[in-house]
Formats: sequence, C-alpha cells, structure tokens
Amino acid sequence: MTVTITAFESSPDRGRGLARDMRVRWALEEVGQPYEVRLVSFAALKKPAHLSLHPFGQIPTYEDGDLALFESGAIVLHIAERHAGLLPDDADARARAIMWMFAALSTVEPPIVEHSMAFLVERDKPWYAERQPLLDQRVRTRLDELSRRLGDADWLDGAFSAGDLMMVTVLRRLERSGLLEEFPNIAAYIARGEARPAYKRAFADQLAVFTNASAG
Ligand SMILES: N[C@@H](CCC(=O)N[C@@H](CS)C(=O)NCC(=O)O)C(=O)O
Repeated sequence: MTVTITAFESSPDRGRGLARDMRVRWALEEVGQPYEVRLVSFAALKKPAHLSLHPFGQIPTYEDGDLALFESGAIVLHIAERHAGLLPDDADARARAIMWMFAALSTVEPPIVEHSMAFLVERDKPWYAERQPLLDQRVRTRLDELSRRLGDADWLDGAFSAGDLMMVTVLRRLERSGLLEEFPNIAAYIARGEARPAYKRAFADQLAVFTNASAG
C-alpha cells in the first residue's frame, strides 16, 4: 500500500520548505519509505473531501490503507514508531526523543509561529512596531534556553532522532528573522539537520512542486 501525504499546491513560502509537509517528507526519507504527494489548493483545503481527512482544513495529512492521520507531530511519530531510524531502541531514550518532539511542537513552535504570523499579517498595523520587540523577546527566551541545553552537542539527546527532526523544522521558520545569528550553536544544529541526505531529498522534492508550478 502506498503512503500518500498532502501538501500545498502553491506554497506561500515559495519552496523554502517551511510548510509542515516538509517534516513528514523528511521523516519518510529518513526511514526509506516511498510516498506519493497529493497537492491541494487553498480552496480545496476547506472542501468536504479534504475536511473528511483533516477537520481543520490544513496540510499535511497521511494516508496508508485504512489509516488516515492529520497533525504533523502525530504523523511523524507514527512513521518513527513503525520504521527503524528515528527513535532509539532503548525505552528511556525513546521516551526522551518523543519528549523533544513535544517540546518542539508545544513549547518552541508557538512563539515562533506567533512571531512569523505577526510579520505576515500585522506588519502594516499601527501596533506592530510596539509589539514586535515583545515577540522577538519571547522567541529569544526559548532560543536561549534551547541553546544552553544543546551546548556543543550535535543533537538534543545522543543520536539524531525524530525529536531533532521536529526541532530543526520548527527552528527553520526563523531563518530570515535575524534571531538565529545570536545563537551560533543553534544555527549550526539547524545546518547539521539540513545537511542530512534525507533532508536534502525531501527539500528538493518540495522545491520541485514550486518550481514546476512556476514553470507551468
Ligand atoms: N498543528 C498542525 C498545523 C498544520 C498547519 O498549520 N498547516 C498549515 C500549513 S504549514 C496549513 O495548512 N495552513 C492553511 C490553513 O490553515 O488554512 C500540524 O502540525 O500539522
């Protein structure tokens, strides 16, 4: 049975790999699982066919036979649990890798999303100039804490895991914020993730969607 995921037909990031299908693509590449991608327009996201898969009308989704999933964290965890390569065998180390997935999604991602969404939708508003330093500071606090924990390690807890995969994809959203430059070990951590062959394949595939759409 072929795995099928959904991604934007026309990604607002113009192929920078910031949409959340990227983490699912990367996970599938890490474990060597082939997959197909169904591209969805913004209009189709909110139509019944897609809503039956994803109640919030978003990407990514994941279908494998009778199983249909939404939420990138649940999808990556499912992939990591069913294939070797993204979670350690040792039960405690496995629990910690999953902990880092949750940390990425529920502690680090929210201030980063708020920061980037404010830039996208509020930067022409009168309050933005006053609000932006607060948003910067919230992100900086998390980066500072993460930077201290990471120290000079390659990955968050021993070998590369789904926790790192999730954290790197979350942090990449800051690539044009100027904030990562303040934390060289985090910038190097992201670069290590991006240097992985599986990441590069996933990135090239999502970029091809944008390039093909632009050429067409
Ligand atoms: N918590 C969800 C968030 C999904 C999400 O925000 N997807 C975005 C793309 S990265 C989307 O589909 N946005 C279009 C919309 O919400 O209408 C996840 O991690 O899968």
